[in-house]
This record gives sequence, structure tokens and C-alpha cells, in this order.
Amino acid sequence: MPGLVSCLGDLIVTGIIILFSDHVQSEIWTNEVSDVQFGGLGSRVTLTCGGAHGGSPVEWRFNGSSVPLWQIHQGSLTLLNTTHSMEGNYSCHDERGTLLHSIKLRLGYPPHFVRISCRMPSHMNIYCSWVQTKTTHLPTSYRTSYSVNKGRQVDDCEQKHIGLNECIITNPPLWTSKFLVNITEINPLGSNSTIVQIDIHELLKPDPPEDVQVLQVEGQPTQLLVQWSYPSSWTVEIMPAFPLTFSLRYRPIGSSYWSTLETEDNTSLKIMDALVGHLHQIQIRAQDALINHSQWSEWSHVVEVRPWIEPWEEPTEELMDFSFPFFNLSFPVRTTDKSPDSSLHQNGSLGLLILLGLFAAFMVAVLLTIIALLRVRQRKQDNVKKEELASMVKMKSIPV
Ligand SMILES: *[C@@H]1O[C@H](CO)[C@@H](O)[C@H](O)[C@H]1NC(C)=O
Ligand SMILES: *[C@@H]1O[C@H](CO)[C@@H](O)[C@H](O)[C@H]1NC(C)=O
Ligand SMILES: *[C@@H]1O[C@H](CO)[C@@H](O)[C@H](O)[C@H]1NC(C)=O
Ligand SMILES: *[C@@H]1O[C@H](CO)[C@@H](O)[C@H](O)[C@H]1NC(C)=O
Ligand SMILES: *[C@@H]1O[C@H](CO)[C@@H](O)[C@H](O)[C@H]1NC(C)=O
Ligand SMILES: *[C@@H]1O[C@H](CO)[C@@H](O)[C@H](O)[C@H]1NC(C)=O
Ligand SMILES: *[C@@H]1O[C@H](CO)[C@@H](O)[C@H](O)[C@H]1NC(C)=O
Ligand SMILES: CC(=O)N[C@H]1CO[C@H](CO)[C@@H](O)[C@@H]1O
Repeated sequence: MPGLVSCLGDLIVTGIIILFSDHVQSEIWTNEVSDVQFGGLGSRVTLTCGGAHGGSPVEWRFNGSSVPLWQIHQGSLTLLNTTHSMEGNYSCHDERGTLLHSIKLRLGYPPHFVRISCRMPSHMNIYCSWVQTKTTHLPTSYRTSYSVNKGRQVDDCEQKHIGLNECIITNPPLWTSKFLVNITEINPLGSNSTIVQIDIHELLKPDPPEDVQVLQVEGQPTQLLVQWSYPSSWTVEIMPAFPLTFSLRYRPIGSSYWSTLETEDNTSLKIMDALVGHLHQIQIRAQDALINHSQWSEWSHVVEVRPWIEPWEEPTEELMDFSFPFFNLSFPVRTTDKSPDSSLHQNGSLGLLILLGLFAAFMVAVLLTIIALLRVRQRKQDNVKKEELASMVKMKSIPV
């Protein structure tokens, strides 16, 4: 899975609709683990000595060493402008040094919004994942849900693997395309809900077709038979109801232009105009056949195949790459082929002849230019000499 940046392509989040948050009582957390207290970084935190009797003086220790008295008011320890260095074990003791209560302090930040991206490889599943926009340093959990019909019908977005930050909406209702996804981040200092709207018609992007096979067609040097399967995420149950359109592209290696073919609901196609004897690259992609604005899948991996050729031609095959940087021709031209039926091959030799002719013409032009330049230079020198002579004659004739 590429990084976040490329995820943005899949991410059809049309906007953060509602920003909503509320505070979870931190008692829930402190009660569960009685000797841990959570506090906000950079804020004021007060630790209370649980076992102290009203009014009697107490001593506080941090990681075993005494804490200055000015921080203690009526038995409670107050920490101002907290930093990470204040995390650790706090304990309070009576005058005789007996331990009354101990607290482990952990500091962090309340939750911020999360960044959500969703993808939908079939009509059956929507996968939404998210990343924190701020590290909180605190134990965190997420509540995930989605709703349709302006929030009137709320359902779970199921988290299959805790810790993965991904939830799955299975069998989303088909009568609507707009969903609200609600990811609520919860930690001991509070909660923060991020809500995004997704449009499943725009989000739908199948996985690329699988098992792409390209076969030669016996006796047909210009044909290739391409076969493939539906992506496995496009499950069998939905195939009849949700057909896919496929687009196939192919080119002989060396050409920069792809030819394309399309087919609806069919997992094979025949290329009829392959270039004789050349290795071809073939790729296929898929799109939902019924929903207008859904996305094309990525292209399948490139498959390279050469069309069928007559067996006795095979051994003397030799491909040469005539790439002239100034003409930018980079299609391969076959040099040793005597097949009479290949008009494409004749085109190839014709191309080579034209190339050689052009090259010869270019050389002749260069030669002519050089000769012309030499002549001009010679003539100029002659003129200069004549002028010099003339001026010398003039100087001589000036009377002194
Ligand atoms: C903090 O307290 C825990 C248990 O209360 C103990 O295991 C740990 O060693 C203490 N750490 C320090 C630095 O005192
Ligand atoms: C809190 O501490 C930070 C860093 O230690 C400091 O930049 C800030 O000015 C302090 N704020 C107050 C109110 O003391
Ligand atoms: C206090 O102890 C904790 C471990 O319980 C440790 O992480 C922290 O660095 C210690 N702090 C100081 C100032 O010794
Ligand atoms: C939720 O997060 C945003 C920033 O991501 C913040 O502005 C807002 O105050 C947070 N809400 C609460 C209750 O912390
Ligand atoms: C989002 O989910 C949280 C947690 O389930 C819930 O408290 C909150 O009301 C939901 N927000 C909306 C707008 O539905
Ligand atoms: C699929 O292709 C085959 C042969 O190429 C053809 O006979 C059949 O009609 C096609 N099916 C559909 C649904 O287009
Ligand atoms: C999809 O687009 C076609 C033409 O591009 C149009 O005829 C058809 O009505 C559209 N269907 C929907 C559901 O928008
Ligand atoms: C040498 C050269 O200019 N090659 C270019 C030929 O044209 C293709 C695309 O048409 C470029 O990708 C090559 O860099």
C-alpha cells in the first residue's frame, strides 16, 4: 500500500461536516487502574493524597526524592506547566515516613481530529483508515460508525484488527450513495470526533483484473488472445448484479502509443492487429459498468507476448533498434526476414530505406554548406587584399 499521499487519490472525502467533541470523565480511567493518573502536558495537574487524614501534614516524593514544600497545599501536590520530565512515580507519606498513597503520573494531550481516507474495491465493502494528526502520548481507542439518511440510521464501522486504525463497512445500503463516517478518538483526557462525507459512486474503484493471460493464436501472426479474471475482491455473489467494463491496452515494445479495446462483462478479447513477430505489452483495467462516475482500477501488471510466427522463421530473428536522437524513431526494424506475406515487414525495410536516404541527403547538405562557406571566406580574403592594394596605391599618389 503506497503512502498517504497516493491514498489521496482514493480519498473521496467531500468535507469535514461536523466537528464535535466531548469530555470523557477521567475517573473511568483512574478507577480502572487505580494508581495511574493522566494529565495534560503544559497544564496544571493536582495530585491528591488518597490516604491522608484531613489537615495532617504530608510529605510528597517523586521517584523516591522529596518534593519542595511550596508545591504542596493542604496535602495536595500541584504541578504547574507540566513537562514530560514530571512523569513518574509520586508517593505521599505521613510524618513518620509511612507510605499513604502512590500515583503513577502520565502526561499527554487530548485527542485531535484524525485524517480519514476510504476506499471501496467492490459494492460489498468500504474500508476506511485514519491517522492521528497529533501524537497524544496516551493510550487511545477509537469508536467508529457510519450513518446514512442525515444521521437517522447509524451503524457500526467494524474494526476487525484493533491497533490497525482501519474499519470496514460491510454490505452498505444500496439505495443511497452519500454516507457519513464518524471516527471518534478517545483517550483519558477526552474525545474528538471527525466526520467525513463519502460518495460511494465516486469512491468505487475496483482492484485490477487478475490472472491476465495472453495466448498466441495458431496460424495467426497478427492475433493475440487475451484472457483474465474478475478481481477477487469483486465477489462472485455480486458479479451478475454488478458487471464490470474492461479496457485493454497493447503496444509493440518500443512504440510509445497504446491501442485500446473495450469490452463489457466479458473476460476475453482478441487483438486482431498485432505487429508480426514483435513482442507486445498488454494491460487491462476495470470499471463498474453501471455507475457513471466510478473510477477505473489501476492497470494490471504488464504481460509481454509475441504473436505466433511460422516455425522456420524463428531462428534467424534479429531485432535492431534504429534510434536516431534527432529523428526520434525508436521502433525496432527487423533485418533478416524473408517472409513474403508480411506487408508490415516491407514497411519496415521501406522505413529503413527512407531513413538511409534522409541521412545521405543530410550529409550532402552538410558538405555543400561547408563548400559554400569556404568559397565565401576565400572571396572575402580576396576583396580585402584588393582593398589593401588600392589604399596603398592611393597613399603613394598623395602628394607630400
Ligand atoms: C514506580 O512504581 C512502580 C510500581 O508502583 C515500580 O514498579 C517502579 O519501579 C517505580 N519506578 C520508580 C522509578 O520508582
Ligand atoms: C511552560 O514551559 C514551556 C517550556 O518549558 C515554556 O516555553 C512556557 O513559557 C512555559 N509557560 C508558562 C506559563 O510558564
Ligand atoms: C521517574 O521515573 C520514571 C519511571 O517510572 C522515569 O521514566 C522518569 O524519567 C523518572 N524521572 C526522573 C526525573 O527521574
Ligand atoms: C478536536 O481537535 C481539534 C484540532 O484537531 C481541536 O481544535 C479541538 O479543540 C479538539 N476538541 C477537543 C474537545 O479537544
Ligand atoms: C460520532 O460518534 C461518537 C462516538 O460514537 C458519538 O458520540 C457522536 O455523537 C457521533 N457524532 C455524530 C455527529 O454522529
Ligand atoms: C464475449 O466474447 C465472446 C467471444 O469473443 C462472444 O461470443 C460473446 O458474445 C461475448 N459476450 C458478451 C457478453 O459480450
Ligand atoms: C450515464 O451517462 C450516460 C451517457 O454518458 C447517460 O446517458 C446516462 O443517463 C448516465 N446515467 C446516470 C445514472 O447518470
Ligand atoms: C532521444 C529522444 O528524444 N527520445 C524521445 C522520443 O520520444 C519519446 C516520446 O515520444 C520520448 O519519451 C523520448 O525521450
